[in-house]
Amino acid sequence: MTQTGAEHVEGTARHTDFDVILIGAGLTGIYQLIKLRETGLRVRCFEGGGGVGGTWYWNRYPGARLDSESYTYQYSFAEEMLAEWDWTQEFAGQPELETYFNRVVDQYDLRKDIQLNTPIDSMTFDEQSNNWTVTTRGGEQFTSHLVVTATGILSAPLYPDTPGLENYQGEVYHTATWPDTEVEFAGKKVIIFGTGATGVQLITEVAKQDVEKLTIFQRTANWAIPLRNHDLSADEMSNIRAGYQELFPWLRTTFSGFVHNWDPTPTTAYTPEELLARYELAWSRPGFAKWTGLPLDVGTDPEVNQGWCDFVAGKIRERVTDPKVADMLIPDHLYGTKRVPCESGYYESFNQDNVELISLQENPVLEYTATGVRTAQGDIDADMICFATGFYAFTGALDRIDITGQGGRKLKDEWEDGPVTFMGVQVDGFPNLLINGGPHGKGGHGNSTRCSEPVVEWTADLVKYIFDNNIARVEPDPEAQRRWTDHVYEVANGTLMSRTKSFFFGDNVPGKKRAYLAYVGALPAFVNDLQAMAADGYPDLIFTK
Ligand code: NA7
Repeated sequence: MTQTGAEHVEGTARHTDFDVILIGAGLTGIYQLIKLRETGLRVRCFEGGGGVGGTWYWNRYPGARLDSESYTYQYSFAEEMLAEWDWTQEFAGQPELETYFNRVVDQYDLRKDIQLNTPIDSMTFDEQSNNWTVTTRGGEQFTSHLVVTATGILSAPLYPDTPGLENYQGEVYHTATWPDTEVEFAGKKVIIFGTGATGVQLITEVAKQDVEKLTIFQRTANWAIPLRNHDLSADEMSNIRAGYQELFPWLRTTFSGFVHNWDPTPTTAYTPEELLARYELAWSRPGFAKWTGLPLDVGTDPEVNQGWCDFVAGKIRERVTDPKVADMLIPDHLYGTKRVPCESGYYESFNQDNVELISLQENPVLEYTATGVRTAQGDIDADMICFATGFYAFTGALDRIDITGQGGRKLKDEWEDGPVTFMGVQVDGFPNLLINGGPHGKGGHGNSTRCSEPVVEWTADLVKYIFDNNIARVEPDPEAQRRWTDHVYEVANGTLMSRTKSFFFGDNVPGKKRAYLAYVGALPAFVNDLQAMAADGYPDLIFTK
């Protein structure tokens, strides 16, 4: 079905199906739709999934849970929701988050503008009309003057490239496409690949499920820290709610939008005994108090970082009974140079007789067989293989769409050697395309909602400006784009992160050229720069009337 002939906005003389097409109904897309609708424009949101919530729709694997405090992750704009919604736990699980996002969608009556089960396969910019034609997987085509993408930074699942999976006869799951039905683990032989933030959560839950055998293939050990979750009582929740007036302004000032901000007091200010006490205090606290709440020089000075690594390694050794297994679980990269997973009993899983940890460095998997995997040291049978192997991060969701810009340029080709953007929101050669939640934006190094809300608001203001001023094309100044991309690398190269292989550099994808995919600068400065640009009339964007 092709929908045509919808009324166009007076004054624009553009006969498109919609003024704006929005792709994605995750946490960014939902708010983006609300803000776009406030402009009075004709907006349609296309969502590939069968429900809203993005990450919290797809990642429904056992143990899926926030590592940010629930109340810091919710929308700050949704006043009625803030007044009535009670979080049941300090760190909410997937079902609660999915319910939350559905509730927001209902509260704002968004469903009528969201078309579910509609992945977008391609989009092409027409240089004559300055409009986009968007084609869905089902073959429907729609035109719009602008496209806004909210496709998520971790939404294109990555599988190992080991051959033979088609031969395997057992159950296969990826955490990012986990089924909506109950998966039965009890009595089964289960293999899990991946020990990132997701694998750590999944392994902990599967180990509790009375499995016959759980085999974990680890490519790289990670520094996992105790989450320290707890149920929120009615009193706690009412105290939390009473603090919202101060909480959200405070979160706007922190480096990454987390409630835990880097401690400016350097470790050199402490005696060794005091420093140990400082580390123990951090360790006793929830979530990222043990990451972005640490003394700042843990994040910047390799020797200080190593001291913290030794402290955490000691904690792992205390919990894992077999010293050889403990050694395998202790990473050799500096702390925080990969995403730090939070855990709730992960290390104790490895003390169970039915749980085996295998290092892929020592014993690589050569192929899948009909009954399991063939490793360098022999075959292992399994009833089920679970992949917690991550994503084509930052660029993957946009790469899945065949995006053709000016002069037939393909976005995927432009980014072949690494993404090039202006502040993560626009790309030269792709006019009238606004990106929220792609590479080189602030998402990925912070509390996702806090990172996305200001960009949503900025994008909606820009969209309004474009229509109010009858602008035919908006595109970034190529010089501003070059300056931004240089800045992204400059900041990243100055961090310890650049020393470690991680998905932030695309290292998790075999054969992918190493390039920095996120933006590791401070959230408040990033937001200030965006807002200042808007206040100045967008000097870094080129408008064509
Ligand atoms: P991650 O953090 O990318 O973790 C994926 C894990 O899978 C990680 O341990 C990888 O090892 C491992 N991996 C990747 N490819 C393979 C292959 N081919 N074989 C074996 N193991 C592999 O993704 P997550 O889903 O855990 O977390 C993503 C985000 O979700 C996270 O930032 C949170 O915000 C929530 P590696 O370390 O690359 O060697």
